[in-house]
Amino acid sequence: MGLFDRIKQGLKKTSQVLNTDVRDLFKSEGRLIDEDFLDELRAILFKTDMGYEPTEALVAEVAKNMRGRVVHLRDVIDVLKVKLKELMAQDASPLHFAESGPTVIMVCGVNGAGKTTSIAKLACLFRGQKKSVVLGAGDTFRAAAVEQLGIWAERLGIEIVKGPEGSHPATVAYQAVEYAIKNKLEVCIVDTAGRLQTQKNLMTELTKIRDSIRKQIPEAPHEVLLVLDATTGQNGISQANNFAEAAGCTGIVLAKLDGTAKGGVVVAIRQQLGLPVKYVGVGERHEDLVPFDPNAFVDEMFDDNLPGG
Ligand SMILES: Nc1nc2c(ncn2[C@@H]2O[C@H](COP(=O)(O)OP(=O)(O)OP(=O)(O)O)[C@@H](O)[C@H]2O)c(=O)[nH]1
Ligand SMILES: [Mg+2]
Repeated sequence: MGLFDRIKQGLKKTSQVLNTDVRDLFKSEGRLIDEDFLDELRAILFKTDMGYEPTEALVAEVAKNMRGRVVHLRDVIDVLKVKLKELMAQDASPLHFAESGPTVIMVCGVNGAGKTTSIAKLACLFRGQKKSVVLGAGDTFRAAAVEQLGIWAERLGIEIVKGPEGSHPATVAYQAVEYAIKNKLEVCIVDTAGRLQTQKNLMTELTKIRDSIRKQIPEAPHEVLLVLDATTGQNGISQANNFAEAAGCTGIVLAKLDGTAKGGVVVAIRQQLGLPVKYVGVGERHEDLVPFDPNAFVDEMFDDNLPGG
């Protein structure tokens, strides 16, 4: 499956809502853009969970360009697309790799967000780029978590560093980085246990994990990725600030986009957080991760097979 098909797959539920509902606003002869139309459009956009301000900005844009005119569906969609791309714009943000020595990527987020799966997906992506990878099983909270990462490592043929049972996550992170340095591996990805942004001691633990990585490579971790679960919609956003503060997050992986019609949450994330979205998860398999590109994302939100109107 190509990149665009995979984004399409991830956005299927969102684009279904958007397209069916927006199309229903129109008859084949077009429609007058009046207050009723704008109200109905507002309600549809809001359903994708993009949030109040982006919704208003989009409605205002349509009003500015088209109020009082009879227009076709395609014309409205074109206006929405341009504005959405503007709202979601971010600097191209590929991952930042170390100039020499291993690149360390730390992954954090709330329980069940999709961290471990996203790590397997990233590892798979790097392997495809012929980069050598080691995983650090830093979720020492549950034995099953270490096992889960171990299964992925075995399946993908990637090395893994596990600590003895009950070891501190900062120790495992340290050992994983040490292993990467000793064995001249290019990427070390450190898993962490899920935690709530309100659990102070666990948030401090993230800082400790990061500090123990820095003891070996002062500029590491080169990336700290916060995994957000797209199915929780805007609730995810409130988590981000605490994580960013404790772990120094550098970017977001939005997992489970395929499981929700709330794909508009990316707009809210881009509007409310200073962090770039680096990848989106579009399924449970190891190949279901795509680099985030706002333009491709917006194009796939709106189905291109819409009747011309
Ligand atoms: N559909 C779908 N499912 C996903 C995606 N990413 C993760 N999952 C599923 O979400 C569930 C939780 O994923 P994990 O990777 O274990 O989440 P985690 O954040 O590591 O969880 P904890 O370690 O328990 O905090 C699993 O059943 C995954 O298969 C995705 O992009 N799409
Ligand atoms: Mg996990």
